[in-house]
Amino acid sequence: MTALHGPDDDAPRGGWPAGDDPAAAPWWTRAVVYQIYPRSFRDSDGDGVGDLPGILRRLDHLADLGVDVVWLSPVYTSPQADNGYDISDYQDVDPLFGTLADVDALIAGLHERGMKLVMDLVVNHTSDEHPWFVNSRAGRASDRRDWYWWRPARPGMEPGTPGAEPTNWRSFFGGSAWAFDEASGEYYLHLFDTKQPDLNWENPDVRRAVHAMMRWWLDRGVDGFRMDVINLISKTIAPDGSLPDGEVHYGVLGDGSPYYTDGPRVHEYLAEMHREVFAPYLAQGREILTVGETPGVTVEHGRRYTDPARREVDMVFQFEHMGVDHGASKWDPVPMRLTDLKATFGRWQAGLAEAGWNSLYWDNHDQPRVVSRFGDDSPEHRVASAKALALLLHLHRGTPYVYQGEELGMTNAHFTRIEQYQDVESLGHYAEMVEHGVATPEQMLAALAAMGRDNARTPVQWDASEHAGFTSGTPWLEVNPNHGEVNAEAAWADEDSVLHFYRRLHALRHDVPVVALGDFRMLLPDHEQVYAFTRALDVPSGGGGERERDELLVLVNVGGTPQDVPAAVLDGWGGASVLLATHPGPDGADRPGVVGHLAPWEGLVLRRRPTLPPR
Ligand code: ISL
Repeated sequence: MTALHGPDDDAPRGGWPAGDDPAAAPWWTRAVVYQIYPRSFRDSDGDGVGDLPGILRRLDHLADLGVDVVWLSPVYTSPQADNGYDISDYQDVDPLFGTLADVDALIAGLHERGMKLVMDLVVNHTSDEHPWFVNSRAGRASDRRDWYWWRPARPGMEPGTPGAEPTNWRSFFGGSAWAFDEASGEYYLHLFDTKQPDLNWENPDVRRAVHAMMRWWLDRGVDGFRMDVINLISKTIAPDGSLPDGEVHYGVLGDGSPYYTDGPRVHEYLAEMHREVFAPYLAQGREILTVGETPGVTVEHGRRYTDPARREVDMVFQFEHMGVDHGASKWDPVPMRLTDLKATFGRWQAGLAEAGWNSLYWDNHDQPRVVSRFGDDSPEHRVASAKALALLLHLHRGTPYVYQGEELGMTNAHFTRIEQYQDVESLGHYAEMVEHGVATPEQMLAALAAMGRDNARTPVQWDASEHAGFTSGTPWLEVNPNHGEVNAEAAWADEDSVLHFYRRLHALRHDVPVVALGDFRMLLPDHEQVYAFTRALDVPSGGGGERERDELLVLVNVGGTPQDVPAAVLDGWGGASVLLATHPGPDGADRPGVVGHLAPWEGLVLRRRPTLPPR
């Protein structure tokens, strides 16, 4: 027997809108954000790497799609050890991508079309080639020594010898999180690559320098920031100044994440940033978006980061749903169980219902493509499963993020050789796992094919020509061979494409307040294949104080076999209309009678509006 409702039935409801008028909710509750990973978006000069002029030539693709905000992954000056997430000058553009004048042109081009630009803010760490770090490593007495995390070797150990690192923390990209500096005999912390030393946020001078840089960009006209790993900036320090060891799960290195995730001062730092940077601009009426990337964040901290009363950030990217197919680690993928996905989404929807706000995403530049991951990228089901997953996500309560190519139903790369990979994380883990005998090369290749970040980074497929219209040169990462079929030109020409379906989803969010703001209620928490929920919002109707309850029922078949919808779910929805569907009804039918049965990967949204009595 399948339960109709989940345990979150009694969860508090409310939050935005604060009053009765949906129009009073912040603009970003109605917005769709589109992420551009510039290296892979479009190349204008034939060097095989995407660039800013390439983006400028594709702005109409974004406008036609109904995008409100573009989040641009880093274009700053960088040695490119982590494709720009290692920044050596925050206030200039890498020649690989263009010039500051190109950013100005991008801001102008987006603003002309009614869109905004959000920049990536990478301030947990800099590049080791940033002048701040060059100065810091110059010696123990240098002015900026304390701008980074320098520590002596473990007591009693010879500096620079195996195991003498100050803590046993493993870096995100494999290997120790500490690098030894021979000249000074000390180590610096790098949670990511050795070329990405962590900034010391305990130092107020560091915070002031970051704030000044952010104001400089806001003065230039950008509309906000996506804040890279912002919940890792505060580390737990013992009274003697040392950092604690983490638990060892495999090999000799440990998991330091409890000592830097949502650390002791992080909320203080974000509130300070809001006060020092954003508040004056907001007071002048500037529309700004702030979103924190927060791996490992809990619902409790997610609510604290995004509760408007606390003035930290507007929303965060949580990672729980990205873990539903992880086994012992991300490199040990297991099939996703739909009930796990419902449990995690349900918990976040309930947890941020009253205060705070969710961001919603499947894809970004760090994740495999959702149609290959949770959908089915075979020719038979690629289009339908991409639409079904899009509908499922975009009808939750929160601000949706679309990653370049997701709107085309782009798939994983399906690489088979290690030489095809470029990503520092993939190459680092391959080396570490194979070296320690944790996995064979064949196992690691299978893991990379399923989970590697390069799956998201293959060039955007604009047309069916050689290199998919991405570049006239040699692409820095192989183009997916399926671009003959999967490409933007073909998709715009086909009303039934994944692309047009995303366009309709975006229009729905703009036009129908219950899509953006309605309360969320999960149904059928135990069903293994049908994902079902309702949304509801009281909206003003007419000028006489009357209100109407606008309600949606969302049904999605997350699988390749037909499904019957349990009758109890449809109770009361007899007179409803179909607002949006992945499949045309029989005879173009628009009747809920047809929804008792879902075709493979079919999804639909029903709407009913029983009028409420005036208050
Ligand atoms: O990619 C991941 C999934 O395994 C994460 O470990 C990822 O590194 C983490 O989410 C942080 O990501 C961000 O910061 C990194 C950068 O490499 C990523 O591209 C960025 O999104 C360091 O700046």
